[in-house]
Amino acid sequence: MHFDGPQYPCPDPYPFEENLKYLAPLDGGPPELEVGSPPVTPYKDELFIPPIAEPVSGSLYPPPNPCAHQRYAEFAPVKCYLDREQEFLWYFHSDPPYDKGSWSWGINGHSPGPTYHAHYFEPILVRRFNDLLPLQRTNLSFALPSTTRHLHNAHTASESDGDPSDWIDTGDFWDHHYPNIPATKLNVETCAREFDPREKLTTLWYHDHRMDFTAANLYAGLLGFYFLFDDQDSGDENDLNPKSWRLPSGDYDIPLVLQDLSFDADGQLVFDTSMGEGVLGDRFTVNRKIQPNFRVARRKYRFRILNAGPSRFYELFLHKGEHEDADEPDELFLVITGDGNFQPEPLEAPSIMMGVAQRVDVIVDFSNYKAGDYLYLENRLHQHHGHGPDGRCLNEPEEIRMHRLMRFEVTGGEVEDPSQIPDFFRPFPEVDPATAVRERTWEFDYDGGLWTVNNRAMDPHRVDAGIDRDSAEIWTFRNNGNSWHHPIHSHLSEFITLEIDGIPVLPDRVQIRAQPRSLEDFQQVFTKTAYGGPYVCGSNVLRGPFCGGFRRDIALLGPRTEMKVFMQWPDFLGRYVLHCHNVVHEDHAMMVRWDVLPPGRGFCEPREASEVYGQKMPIMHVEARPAHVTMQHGNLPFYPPKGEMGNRASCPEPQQEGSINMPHINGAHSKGGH
Ligand SMILES: [Cu+2]
Repeated sequence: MHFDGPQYPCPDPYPFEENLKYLAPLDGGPPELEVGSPPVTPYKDELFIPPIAEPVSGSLYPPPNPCAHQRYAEFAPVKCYLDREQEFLWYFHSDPPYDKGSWSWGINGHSPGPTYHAHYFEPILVRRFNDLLPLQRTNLSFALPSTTRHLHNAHTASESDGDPSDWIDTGDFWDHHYPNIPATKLNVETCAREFDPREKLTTLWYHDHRMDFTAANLYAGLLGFYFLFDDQDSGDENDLNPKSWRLPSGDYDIPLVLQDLSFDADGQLVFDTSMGEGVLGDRFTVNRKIQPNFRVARRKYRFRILNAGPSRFYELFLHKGEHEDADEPDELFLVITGDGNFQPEPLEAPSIMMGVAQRVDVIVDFSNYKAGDYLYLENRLHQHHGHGPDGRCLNEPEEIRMHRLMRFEVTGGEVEDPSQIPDFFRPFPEVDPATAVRERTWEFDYDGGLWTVNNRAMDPHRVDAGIDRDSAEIWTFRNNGNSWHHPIHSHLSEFITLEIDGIPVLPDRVQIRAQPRSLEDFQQVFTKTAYGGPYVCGSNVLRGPFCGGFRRDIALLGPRTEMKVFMQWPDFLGRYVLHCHNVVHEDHAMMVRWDVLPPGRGFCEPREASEVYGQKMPIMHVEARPAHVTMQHGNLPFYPPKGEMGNRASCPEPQQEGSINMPHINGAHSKGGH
C-alpha cells in the first residue's frame, strides 16, 4: 500500500491491517467462524437446570405505579419478583478453552434465567433491572446493553409485553405486570368478561426483544422459562385434588432450551452480525451447556423443549444407544403440548419439528430402561443456511452423532413414580370464522436488502393494523420466498390454524408433514370423549413428525407457503407486534406494529401512530431510573416492609371506552423514576 499524501513525522503505532479492521468488516464474517468453534468432549458436563424464581419478601422501592398498568387494581399482584440482567463468565463446557469461562449475559448470574412458576389467577409483578455493563465496558461486543423483555406468549397488557420500542438502558428498570389470566370472552348480553379455561397455556418463555438487537441479546443469554400452572396442571404429581392431572413435577419437570452457538479460539461467544439471512452456530447447547449429560431416574419425566434459535430449525428424535445399531428403532415422544397449548389427548410421535420460539412438552418414561442405558436427543434436520433448512434429513451415523444435542443417562434401581398421564387434557377453544370482522394478508418477502412484511420495513411509529378490541379476524401469512423459512409470531393471542396452502385444517387432525401438500398430511386423532383414566400407550401414534398442533403462536411458513389463521384480541389495548421469529430476520425489519384499539376504532390500511392517537406521539424512550436508586440501593432494592406491596392508590381507570388513552402513551408507564 502506497500513499502519496503528506508524510507524518511520527510512525503510526498501529499496523495498517489493525486500523483496517475497525474501518471495514471483512468479507465472510469474523475469521474465527471460518475456523470453527473449539471441540469438546460430549456429555462430559451435567445439564444445568435453572433455579425457580423466588418472590421477594417486603415491598419494592419505589413502589410500582398502578396508573401505569391496564387493569392493575383488578389483578393486583400477589407476589413481586426482582430480576437483574447481568454480565458474567459462564461455563459452557469444562474442556479448554471453555473452562476459563465465556462472557455471557443472563439474569441473576445465570442463563437461562430463573424459571417462573406462575399460577393462573395469581397476578405477579416482575421488576427487571438492567444491570448490564454500559456499552463502552461490556465484554460482549455484538450485543447491546439496552433491553426489553417479552413474555412469549402470555396474555399481557401492552405496557408489560416487552414491546421492542420499550427498551431500558443500563441502570434503569421496568415493571412487568403479569395478570396470569386466560383470554376472556365478552358476553355481549351481560357485558361480563368470562374466562375460558380452554384458552389456558402452560410453557412460556421470556426473552429480550430489543429493537434491531433481539438476535444478539438473545444469543448473549437474555432468556428463561415461565410455567403457568392451574388446578389441573398443578405442578404437583402427588396432588390429592381429583382435578389434578398429576403430571411429572419438581425434579422431574425439566426445561430444555436449545441454542446453536459459535465460539472463538478463546472460548468466547462469536455472533456474526454480517449474516442478515440468519445465524447458525456449530456448537449445540442445551440450557447453555454444550452437549450435556443428564442423569435420570427410572421413571417418567416431563421435558419442556424450547427452540431459542437464533435461526435453526430442528427435527428432534430420541434414540437409544449408539447409532451403529441402525436397525434399532427410535423411541417415540409422548407429546402433550404444542407452543404451550395442551393437546386434547397425548400423542406419540416419532419426531418433532420445531421452528424458532416453538415449545413442545413431552413425557419420556425411563422405567423401561436399566441403569447405564443411554438415550440421545438428536437433531436430524440438515440446515446449512440461516434462512432455513433445505429439506434433507441426516442419515449418516457420523453426521447424526455430530448433531446430537444431549444425552440421558439412566441411573439407579426401580423407583416409585406417583406421576400420571391422563387420557384427556382439554379441548381446543371453539372458533367460528364467520365472526371475523376483517381479513388481512401479511406477505413476507425480501426487498432492498431488508426482510419485509407487505413490502415495508418495521417502523415503530407506523400502525400497520388497527384492531378492534374483542373482535376476531382472519389473517393470511404468505411467504413469497423460494427457499426462505419464516416462523411467524404474533404477540398477545394464540391462533387457530384454518388452512395451509388451501388445505383445511380440522380440529381433530394433526399435521404430520412439515409442508403439507394434501389432506393425507394431516392425521386424524383426538377421538376419545371420556375424561380421566390413564393414557394407554399406542392410542394416538402419529405417522410423521409433530409440527406444532392446531393452536399455536408460531406459524411455520415454509417456502412459497401460505397459512390462514383465526385470531381474536380481548382484554387489553395498546401496541403489539407481529414478526418473524428467525430473530435475525426480525432485526432486519421483518416486523409490523399492530394496535388494539377501543371497539369501533379499528382500520385496515397503515396509519401514522400520531394520526391514530390524535396527538403527537411522545418519544418512545424516556425517564431514567433516578441515580440514587442505583447508587444507594443497587444491591438493596427493598426497604424493610412498610405496608402493602405495591401502591394501591386510586387512579383513573386508564382504559376508558371511547377514548384512546394508553398508559404508556400518557407517559405514566412503569419505568423507574417519577
Ligand atoms: Cu424469517
